[in-house]
Amino acid sequence: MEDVSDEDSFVDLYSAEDTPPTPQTGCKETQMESLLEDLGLEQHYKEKLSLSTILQINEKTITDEPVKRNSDLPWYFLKKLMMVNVTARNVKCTSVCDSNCDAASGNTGLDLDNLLNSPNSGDMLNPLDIITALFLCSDGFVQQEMALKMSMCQFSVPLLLPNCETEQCTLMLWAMRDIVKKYRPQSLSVSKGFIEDRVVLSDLPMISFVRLGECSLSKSEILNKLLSNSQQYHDTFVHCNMECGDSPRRISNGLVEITWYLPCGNKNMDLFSEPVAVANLRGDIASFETQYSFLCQTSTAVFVFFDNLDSECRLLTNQHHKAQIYLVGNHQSKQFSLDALKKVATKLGLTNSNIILKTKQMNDADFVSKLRNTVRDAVESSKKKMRIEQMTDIAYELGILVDEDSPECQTAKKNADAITAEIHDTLKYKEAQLPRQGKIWKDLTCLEKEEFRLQKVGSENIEMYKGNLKVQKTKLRGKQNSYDISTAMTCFINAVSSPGIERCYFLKWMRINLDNLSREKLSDLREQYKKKCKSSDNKEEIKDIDRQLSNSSLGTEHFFREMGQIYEASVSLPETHPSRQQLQHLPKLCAGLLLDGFPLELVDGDASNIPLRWVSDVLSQLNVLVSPKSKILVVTVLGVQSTGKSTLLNTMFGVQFAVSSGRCTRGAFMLLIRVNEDVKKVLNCDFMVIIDTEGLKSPELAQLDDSHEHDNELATLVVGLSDITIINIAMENSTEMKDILQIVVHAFLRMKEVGKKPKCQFVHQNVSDVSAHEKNLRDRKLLLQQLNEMTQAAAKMEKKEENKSFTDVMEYSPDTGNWYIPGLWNGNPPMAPVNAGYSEAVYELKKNIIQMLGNCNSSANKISEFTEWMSSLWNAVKHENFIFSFRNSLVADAYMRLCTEFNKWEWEFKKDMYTWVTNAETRISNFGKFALKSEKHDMRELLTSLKNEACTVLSKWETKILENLTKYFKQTEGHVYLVEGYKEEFSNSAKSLRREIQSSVLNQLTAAAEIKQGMAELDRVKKNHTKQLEERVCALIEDCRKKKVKMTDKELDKEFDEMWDKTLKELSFCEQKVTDVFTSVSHNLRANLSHKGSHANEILNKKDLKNCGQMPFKYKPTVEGAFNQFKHTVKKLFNKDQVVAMQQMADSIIAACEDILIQKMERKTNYHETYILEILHMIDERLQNNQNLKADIEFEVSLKQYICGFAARTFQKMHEDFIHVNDPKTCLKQNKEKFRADFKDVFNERNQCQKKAEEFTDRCLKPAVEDFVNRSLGPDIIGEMLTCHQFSTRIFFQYSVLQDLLSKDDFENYRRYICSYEGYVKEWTLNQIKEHFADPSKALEFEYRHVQSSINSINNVINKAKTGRSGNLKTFVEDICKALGDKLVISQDALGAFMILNNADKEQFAHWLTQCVKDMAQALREKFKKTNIEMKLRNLHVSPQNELFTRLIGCGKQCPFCKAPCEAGGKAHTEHWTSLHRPEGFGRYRWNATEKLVTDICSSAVISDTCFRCDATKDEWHPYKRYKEIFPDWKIAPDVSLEASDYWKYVMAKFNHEFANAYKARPADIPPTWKNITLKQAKVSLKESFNIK
Ligand SMILES: Nc1nc2c(ncn2[C@@H]2O[C@H](COP(=O)(O)OP(=O)(O)OP(=O)(O)O)[C@@H](O)[C@H]2O)c(=O)[nH]1
Ligand SMILES: [Mg+2]
Ligand SMILES: [Zn+2]
Ligand SMILES: [Zn+2]
Repeated sequence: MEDVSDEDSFVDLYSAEDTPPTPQTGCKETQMESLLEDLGLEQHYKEKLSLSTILQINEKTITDEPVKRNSDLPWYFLKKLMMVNVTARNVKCTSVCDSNCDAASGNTGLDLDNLLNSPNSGDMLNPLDIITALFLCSDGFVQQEMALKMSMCQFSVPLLLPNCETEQCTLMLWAMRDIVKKYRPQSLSVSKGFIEDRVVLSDLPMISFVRLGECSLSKSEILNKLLSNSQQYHDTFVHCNMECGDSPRRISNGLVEITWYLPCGNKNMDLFSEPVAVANLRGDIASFETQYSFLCQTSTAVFVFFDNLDSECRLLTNQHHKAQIYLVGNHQSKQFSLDALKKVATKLGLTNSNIILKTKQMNDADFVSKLRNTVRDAVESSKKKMRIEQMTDIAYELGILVDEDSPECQTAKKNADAITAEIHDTLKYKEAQLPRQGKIWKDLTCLEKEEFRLQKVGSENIEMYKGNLKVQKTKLRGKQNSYDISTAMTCFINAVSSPGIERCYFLKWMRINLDNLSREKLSDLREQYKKKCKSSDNKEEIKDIDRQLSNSSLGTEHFFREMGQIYEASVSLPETHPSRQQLQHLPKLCAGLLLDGFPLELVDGDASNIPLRWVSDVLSQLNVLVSPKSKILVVTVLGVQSTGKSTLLNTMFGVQFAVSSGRCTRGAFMLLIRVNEDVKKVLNCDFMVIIDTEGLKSPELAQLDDSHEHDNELATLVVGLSDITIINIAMENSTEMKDILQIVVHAFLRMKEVGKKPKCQFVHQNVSDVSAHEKNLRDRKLLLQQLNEMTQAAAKMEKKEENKSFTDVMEYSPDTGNWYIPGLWNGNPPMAPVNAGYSEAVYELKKNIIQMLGNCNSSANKISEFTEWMSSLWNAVKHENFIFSFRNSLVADAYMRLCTEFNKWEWEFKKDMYTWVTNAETRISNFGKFALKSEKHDMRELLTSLKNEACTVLSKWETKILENLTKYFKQTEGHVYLVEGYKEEFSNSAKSLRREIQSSVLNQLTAAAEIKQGMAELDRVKKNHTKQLEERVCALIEDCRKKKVKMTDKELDKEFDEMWDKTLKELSFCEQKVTDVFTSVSHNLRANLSHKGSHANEILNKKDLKNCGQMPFKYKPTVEGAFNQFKHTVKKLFNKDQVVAMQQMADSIIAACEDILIQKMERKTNYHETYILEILHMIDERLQNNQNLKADIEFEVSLKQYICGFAARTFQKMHEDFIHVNDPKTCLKQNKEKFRADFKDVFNERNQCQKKAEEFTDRCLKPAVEDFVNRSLGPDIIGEMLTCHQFSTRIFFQYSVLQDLLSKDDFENYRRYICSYEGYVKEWTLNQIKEHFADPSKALEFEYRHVQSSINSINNVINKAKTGRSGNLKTFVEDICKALGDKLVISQDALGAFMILNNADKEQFAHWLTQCVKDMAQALREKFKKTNIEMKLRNLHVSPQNELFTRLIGCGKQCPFCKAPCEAGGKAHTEHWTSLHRPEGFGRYRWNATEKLVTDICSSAVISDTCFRCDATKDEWHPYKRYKEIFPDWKIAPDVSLEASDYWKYVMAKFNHEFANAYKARPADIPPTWKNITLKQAKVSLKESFNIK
């Protein structure tokens, strides 16, 4: 053997096909090291590259940066190879010099020297080196993947991989395991059959090509020509005329590559009629004797290329090979020696036919053709065939390693073999070893769907029926649990639990073994299926084949499916059950696999169901394994079956979804791809989820197995889960396209309705023309037109007709939403490589998709959110009516957040308006008292200007809220897009809120102004009287002083009394006129009822208002039985309880009116017309909300009469009180003692300063400050309460009330909640306030703050006044009052009395005043400290409990069936809904025949086939399902989780008898399952219903 380690031997390696040897820089070890270093792979020589590393999405995935460094080369190659791009090997650095040096040197002229010297490929790396290096640095799975993709590109793949460092080579058996080829040998060309086989297992003849010494023929190029047919040349092997093919090879010498020639069964096209393996050794056999020996022993023939034969040629003669040797020489070469050839040939005993020479007369084509003939002969003459798997023995003999020999691989193989060896009959095997997924699981699926559809309920009691279904389900789960875990499953679970790499090997082995087992049967069936599908007559046959396909297919997914079922069944066991605990680790196991890149079956295509619990638990474990906030983006593909969907995804992401020629993907699978750090920010996600789906069927096919529904469900699910959906369309099949589009459009429409906006991209496959995009403009228009039509059709079916065109449903532009992808194969399979155009187009699509994902502002989902979507979508899909059944906690969450936010804005608005109105009222009250700064001339003017001002402020707020809303929806976080549909509603709510506040504000202003104006005369009189009195007193003082006698106190008293009586007699006191409030109220009532017709008028005339409202209101229907309106089903009758309900409504309206009255009374103002208008408006609103009760005109009129009666009486009294209190004479009299005191003081010339300061503080300032505090405290308390979560939204409020009820667990409370909802809730609210403010310091804090702010204002004003106008005390006080005029209302009477006879010194007064104010503050604080919260609440101007109540009662509507209150946010919502419906028995419904309370719940009734009738249906029977036709503004969502109404079920079961008693009915028949509901479950269900975490 020649010493190949000799350094000189490198020279020998030179040949024409190769390139000059590498300049010697060191020994071989460094050769490897330096190359790996150049490629940046040195670290991976030890730590092998894994699939998850090379598949992850990073910056390079989406950018097309030219390769600048050698270290980029491997990644560039891998990136292209993973996308099966045939140009992958054309890798080259665009070194700086290459492109730039000419320009840089400014050399643009002619320079031939430079041209000749242009940098050669010295620095370039040979592709073979890169490939070799990558194989050396990769783990078995990457190797397998590379080999597979290389073979798809029709590249040769390594058979023996050299390692120049260890000088050992490895047989790449494992690497090639995955390659499956399909071909048609001559023998099958007639029958059109084909052979599909794993190449390592096929017995094939192998022809090897080697080189001895130097050779001027390019062996590899010749081989390429040999294997290419005349029309199409393809570079199977790298050769020196390829880009960088001439670069010196540094580590790839000794590499043996293999490729296969496979016939297609067409004589004219096939170069060889039978399949042939072709091996090619790189380098000189003299240096790689081991490889050569291996080839000699495994090949049918070995072709030795040479120029110069050494006549000894021990190498050739020494072999004990079985292979035939062929010598191939170049006669034209200078080294060629015929003699030597002769000698060797003789020695080897070769004939002419074994020698091929390229002579002068021959051109390349002739030569190749000759060679090809020789090869053909060699193949035909020898019968020697060998599988690659068998070559291991030879490898061992020669000391060649085998890549499968690692212990992990071997153990895994053993485990896999142990399982698969048992499989003989697939169907039987599945029944015996995987029993849980068969019929039981399908039956369970049916039961689950029936639970949601209630199609067979008939006339049975719905809740009983549902209970039955539940029992049946439990039974089936029990049956699943009764099976032992089979041996196969035990082995499987054990093997899957093995550490890291071993389980990867195991799963791969399983896949390989199972594939091998079923391939034969399946590929045949698939072919038949495909054929039959094309001709649609033999439907039964298709169905049969489909069944057989399903029966005979067995893959790893079946084992995982079984695992899922084992787990799901175990979950139905009690938590402490040992089997359940033993199986708890399964989800984690699967999550680990998912993270390793293995697919997870989402939808079981056979049963058409998702094992929700299993999948959710796997995903939640996944969430635990990755960092908790990991986000994901989802890409899905949908399309007709066998249109290359899986192929597309595999090409795009380098993944391995099952692909083949028949129906192969069943259900839906998801897998994870990591996103590398460098693009995480750009994409805003950590993982990409890819979902591959089963092909959709055309309607004819779908008919056969009722799979239409299945397709619809699947499409809805995956579209709903994805951020981008790829719609795959094979161009040749436009009718099928139309059919699937229908399904897809449905799915998109549904998503729009539930608030999700997936993007979509249409991919048109098999469009080869470059100008496809231009040309297909017309097609795109047509497509859009079709999409529009389908949207309309789908919208009609989903009852969402407002969607008119496809673009209504989703953002779609025909120009950017369409992709044209040429056919997959370049030429005819099996010899065709993947079309470079295909790969490139897919790459463009991929870049675009990733870019779109990066651009979409909507936030990516977390894994937990993905799970939530999955279950909510799937649950809704199980219902007949998707849109109305959809309920999702994320949407609910987003809605809740929006409501909370909106409520905040609403409150800010209201609070600000409260303050504004209070100020305005103060200004009105103070009008005319003192010359205010910008004093208007008369009240009308002031009122107008205030009204204008109000409108400005209101508009400002309206705009602000609308802006807030817009801003809110611009956020990218928090999934706001999910509730974008509500934007309009909320902006309407904002507008209506403004209208509402506006009308109330303007009313208040008008009332205040008119009342004030009414008092103007009175004030003038009072002022005048005071003035006259003052004059008299002054005169009296003058008189007394003139007497010059010291008068005693008594005498002074006497004088004063005389003067007082006399003056009072002289003053004219015109009696204040008392108006008749009844007239005004009566007038307004008439006006209110004027459009209600003459009957209303008649009733009105029957009774005098004065006689109304004295006796408690009792509702008596005039015609008995007229109110049997709410008939339910034949057996259910709504009876006299109508009367009770009407009475309840009346009572609650009356209570609300009384509240208003009390509030008005406490303000102690005069009566104003707006008050009764307000009350009438309120009554109208309430009646409107309770329309379903059908209040007739008689009811309405008598109720209004009643209320107006007692309101008028109250107002009358209020009016009279007011007049009395403000009567001038009374007022004067009240001040008599003060006058007297002042009189004496002035007379005695006593200094009044301190006294006057006290008086001013006590009589003027203190009441004003107290009033200010009371006015301000209300909004404070409301604001504070709104920060409590139970008042943040209606949903929370309902939840809190119900939860509180549950914790009290007391019948009476429930009864009151249900029967007198308003009363109960008001009281509850009040209690919450009291409880919240139980700690007095909370309210005090607010009060102190307002006191302090008043004191500060007063002090400021005093200081300012001190420096103000001249020393007159009167002007001083006036200045003070004026300055405080915007904030404090100072009583006119008190001030007037204070002003007279005032001789205090201004400076001193000011001094004392400051002191007094200080004391006052202290006194007020003490006073507030002493009042408890109840008393405080009574004094407030704005009642917190009322305000909170109105906010929470919202629109005030109640479910037309069960009376649960509406919880929708805003006031102007278009659809009312409630989270939790109740059994109808609570609403007094009973079965007519038995008087038993009804247990049916509206949320179940609306999906059943039962009917109801009532007035609204004109007493006709109407199906519950179509309740929308009767109650269009109600949305009654079905009970999605089936446990949602456990709360009320629990209550009903518990208090059945009590309710029956209270309602005078008989107890309901409680379904047995209800009785098992525990308090805890009730609590949990409550949380779930209201989506509270
Ligand atoms: N001629 C041609 N064949 C293709 C093309 N794309 C895929 N194929 C082949 O079509 C067969 C089916 O491809 P798949 O990717 O399994 O198709 P699928 O749509 O996933 O099929 P199902 O999952 O069963 O619906 C495979 O053998 C592919 O190699 C193409 O563009 N042209
Ligand atoms: Mg598929
Ligand atoms: Zn209801
Ligand atoms: Zn509502």
